[in-house]
Amino acid sequence: MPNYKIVVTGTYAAGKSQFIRNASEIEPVETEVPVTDPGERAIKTHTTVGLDFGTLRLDDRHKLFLFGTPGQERFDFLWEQLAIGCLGYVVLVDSCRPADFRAASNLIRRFAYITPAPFVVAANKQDDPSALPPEYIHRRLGLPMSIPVRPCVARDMGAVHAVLFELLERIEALSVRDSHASTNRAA
Ligand SMILES: Nc1nc2c(ncn2[C@@H]2O[C@H](COP(=O)(O)OP(=O)(O)OP(=O)(O)O)[C@@H](O)[C@H]2O)c(=O)[nH]1
Ligand SMILES: [Mg+2]
Repeated sequence: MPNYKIVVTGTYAAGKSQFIRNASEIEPVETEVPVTDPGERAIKTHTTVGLDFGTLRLDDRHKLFLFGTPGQERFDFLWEQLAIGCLGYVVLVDSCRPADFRAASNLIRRFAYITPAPFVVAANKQDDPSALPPEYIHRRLGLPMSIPVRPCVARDMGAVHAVLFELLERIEALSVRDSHASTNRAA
């Protein structure tokens, strides 16, 4: 399969657009408009209302197609559309905003209903002095040990690529496991 569709999701202002900007080899497609809600505007001035899109070539035959979701909850109906056919997804959590951890936890639960695809959770903004450690965020999100929380700095291309490669390894590992299971069933 030459192209892999990967979704980058997460709560409002977690760094999804920044992540795709740094991962992508092409100029990303963005759909940012000025924020109107005063509370959200205190965090930043522009928000994604449609999607982010970028690509990353892995080798001569394989390319990642990266789709970022909008963060505001009023656009959550788009999550299902963007997740169609995805091979895996990244959930970004803002490590500096513990008030958003409950929303992040709800988002993780909702995404698990939307798609059975594997995912990784990334604790973003680890370069910020107020960032909480990934282990603490893991506990606060109530995640099982099988779903680790990786440190991430979406402003750093190397860190972004590391998160994506971890997701690809997870996709690969689960597809090998599933193919073994179906071989065993057939035997
Ligand atoms: N310190 C730090 N700031 C970051 C990082 N990633 C993103 N930001 C900042 O966090 C803010 C939100 O980033 P965006 O990429 O717009 O977040 P988003 O998740 O796309 O936001 P919505 O689409 O509105 O939900 C911006 O001010 C970014 O500059 C990071 O790794 N470190
Ligand atoms: Mg965005």
